[in-house]
Amino acid sequence: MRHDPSADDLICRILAGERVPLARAISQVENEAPDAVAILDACFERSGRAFRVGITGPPGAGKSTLVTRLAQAWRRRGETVAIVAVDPTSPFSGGALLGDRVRMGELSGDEGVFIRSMATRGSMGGLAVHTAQACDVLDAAGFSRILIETVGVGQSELEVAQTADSTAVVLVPESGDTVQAMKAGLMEIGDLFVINKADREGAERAAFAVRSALELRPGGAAWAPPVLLTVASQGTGVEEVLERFEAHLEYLRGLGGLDRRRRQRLEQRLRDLLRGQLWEEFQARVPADAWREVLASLAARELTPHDAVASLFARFGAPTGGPYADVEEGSEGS
Ligand SMILES: Nc1nc2c(ncn2[C@@H]2O[C@H](COP(=O)(O)OP(=O)(O)O)[C@@H](O)[C@H]2O)c(=O)[nH]1
Ligand SMILES: [Mg+2]
Repeated sequence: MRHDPSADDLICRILAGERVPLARAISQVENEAPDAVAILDACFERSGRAFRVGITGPPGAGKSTLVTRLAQAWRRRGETVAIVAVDPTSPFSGGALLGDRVRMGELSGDEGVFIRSMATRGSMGGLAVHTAQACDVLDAAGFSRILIETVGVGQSELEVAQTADSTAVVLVPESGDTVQAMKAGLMEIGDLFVINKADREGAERAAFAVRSALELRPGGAAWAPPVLLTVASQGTGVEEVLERFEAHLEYLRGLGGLDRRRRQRLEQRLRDLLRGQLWEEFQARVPADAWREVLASLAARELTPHDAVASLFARFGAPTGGPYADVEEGSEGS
């Protein structure tokens, strides 16, 4: 692999536990810098030890607050903790939200904690791939617990949550939240459910609604997702969440489910990466005016979307395989 020799130095320092090069490496990964591949290759080999925990849910549910409390609780047990906040919709990277500002304050100065936010989507497979890659770097750097906070709205955020070994869905008592959660696909991905802000009216009712919704979940797996109440702002119930995460990890390890889950994650990542790269490569072959032309024909209903694909492949090179493999040069007839 040809890369800047300073990448080797960076890798050594990351593996030695230095923080500044760690932050730099994650930026390289996020920006798809030339050295990113060398860094990722070195880290990938050394990853797989950290327990990756996803925290997802609607904006304002208290995810950042809960993540802070969980980090503190894990620190008390001697674990080292990395936090990856993934929220392209949040101004965190610009002006921190309250929960994030509090977190920065409460966790700052602890060498065993590392906090990082990711916002850019990039090209090579997007947010989920970047998150998984950042987690590999953190994993190689020796953190034993990695908390991935992501807002549970939108497909790409769900994909981020699914890069974790275990995921908690955080909701609030207000009626309607569970309905929204079901619509957003959150009920399917939770291994744990947390009704935060249990200091408010209706927490028990919300927990009941979640439990009812979970009964409809297909599969009937041996792990029944617990539904827990917390007041994250006061730390109430946080130990219980931590216990259940650890129990879920034990459960996954015990039945060999962890390996299977991680293999599925890697497969998904491979697909995302391939999709991203194929798209990048193909896109680079198509001149802007040709692209505009095809779009105009589509909009005028002169071409169907399938015709448009066939035409683009015919003119700019089709992948060798798949349904368009037999498309001939010039067959678009113009
Ligand atoms: N009443 C109450 N407020 C909370 C609780 N947990 C967090 N909050 C507040 O809810 C707001 C949003 O919290 P934050 O952690 O930033 O939510 P996020 O958007 O899901 O990350 C902040 O003002 C928190 O202080 C809780 O258990 N009870
Ligand atoms: Mg947050």
